Amino acid sequence: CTPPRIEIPDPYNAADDLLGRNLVAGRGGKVAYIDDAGEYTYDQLVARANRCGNALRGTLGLARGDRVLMCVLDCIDFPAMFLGAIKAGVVPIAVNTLLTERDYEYMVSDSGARVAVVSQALLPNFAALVNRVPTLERLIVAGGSDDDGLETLISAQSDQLEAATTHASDPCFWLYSSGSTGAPKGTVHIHANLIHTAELYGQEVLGIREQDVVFSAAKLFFAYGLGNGLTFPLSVGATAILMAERPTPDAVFKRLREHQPDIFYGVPTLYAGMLAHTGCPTAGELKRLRACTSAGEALPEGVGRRWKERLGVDILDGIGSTEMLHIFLSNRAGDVQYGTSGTPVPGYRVRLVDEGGDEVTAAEEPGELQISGPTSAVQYWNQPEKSRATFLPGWTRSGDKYYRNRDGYYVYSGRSDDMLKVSGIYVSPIEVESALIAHEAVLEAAVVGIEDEEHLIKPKAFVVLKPGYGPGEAMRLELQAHVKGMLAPYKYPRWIEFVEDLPKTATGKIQRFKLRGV
Ligand code: 3SK
Repeated sequence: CTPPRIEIPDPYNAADDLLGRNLVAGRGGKVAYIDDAGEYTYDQLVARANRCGNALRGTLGLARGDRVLMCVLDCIDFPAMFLGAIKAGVVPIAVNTLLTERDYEYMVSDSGARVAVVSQALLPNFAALVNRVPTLERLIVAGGSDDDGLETLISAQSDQLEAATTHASDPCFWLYSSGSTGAPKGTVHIHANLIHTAELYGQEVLGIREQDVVFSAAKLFFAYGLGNGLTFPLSVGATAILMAERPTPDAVFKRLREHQPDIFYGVPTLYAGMLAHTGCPTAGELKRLRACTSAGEALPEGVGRRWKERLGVDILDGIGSTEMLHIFLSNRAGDVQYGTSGTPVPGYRVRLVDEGGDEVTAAEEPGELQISGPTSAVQYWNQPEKSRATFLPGWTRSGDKYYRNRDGYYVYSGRSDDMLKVSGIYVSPIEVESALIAHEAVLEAAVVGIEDEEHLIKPKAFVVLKPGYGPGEAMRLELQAHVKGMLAPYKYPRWIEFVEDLPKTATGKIQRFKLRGV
């Protein structure tokens, strides 16, 4: 196992560290966050986090190690609640804000969270859960004007909070990670992991520093966004911009022009969309921009080159995972090879392993990417078998296939399972197929990832209709609407091809690889 490069004291509380270091450094009056409603200094952030921690431990009666589920849009309440919980010894679970009521019901039940903090706009997906999930005691609405909402609750609390005496290896927070089959997995991270990602990737690779203004289009609930917009800026006392709305090119351009960030963090689909948009800024308009990053899915080479031409700044493409918390393979400023995920981030080691379990050492030979580093999650909650399969002694399996090219850069070459990464978020083809089959007209369905015109993967469905139903545009639109109604909207098949039958093995398993080649 790779020894950690950073000494962590004992006891250690991650939130107390990230908040307290800024006060000790005399940055209390400096702006920590700018959200859609205003600016918050480090003093104000610490006071708000302390009030949240006091509300959880006091008024809401949560004990050390209890969970609070957060479905919160990017605004000051996210870092305040996330850090306040951790400081109080409560374990926050930040969940994707784009999911359905069914997904949230599973996560609330699985985690046993006693309290859920939910942004007002997302409330319809949670309102029924308090009566349906016996362990969920309270729903707290963030960003609303209700008398029993978060604002009222925390305004009655003290702004002083003594940090819980936790240790570097204690559970700190969870994120849910999806797999191709079965339910999402509560991925348990420990207190030491946040600061390690900040020092290894945020500071050593990105060079983030106190005077930086940073803007992440990737949201805080996503491990990538959590590092970008919370851990990294707080680790050095920088200023982070938060945006609640969906990261459309227009919304992102507005923040870039208004706040002139030094660092911008995006995902490939967004970079491609921004470049295709007539409103895309030029280098002259974003004079402070020093670094751009990309993760979530492989950045097509052409997108990186066109961005560099237009903005004069490289995109540092990298790959991370929810399990490793942030990026462990990355390109570097001044050393970018587009079309690759770069080389290991200092502090991490990677290896490629073939199907027989042997390490692949030759260049150009593919294998499953496994990672060793100090930021790995320690387990999936309540899933011992899946935990054992992923968290090997000293190494964490990624499920991604890679090869190392002759220059030593790692090149993505697909998944070992059938999972798709769509705009940086995992989509299980099996889940989309089940939604299609739930439609009365569908006999069978198979879903695979197909590249769009920008070389970005999107779901495509092959559908066999039942006798009496005809293919055509109306049926395609109806099936797409049906899937959007059942699943998180980003999961719907962008293309549907009607076929007579699906390629299968002798045992009846769908041969998706044959469809990818169609
Ligand atoms: O998907 C990625 O590349 C990623 C990067 C950083 C953190 C988390 C993830 C999933």
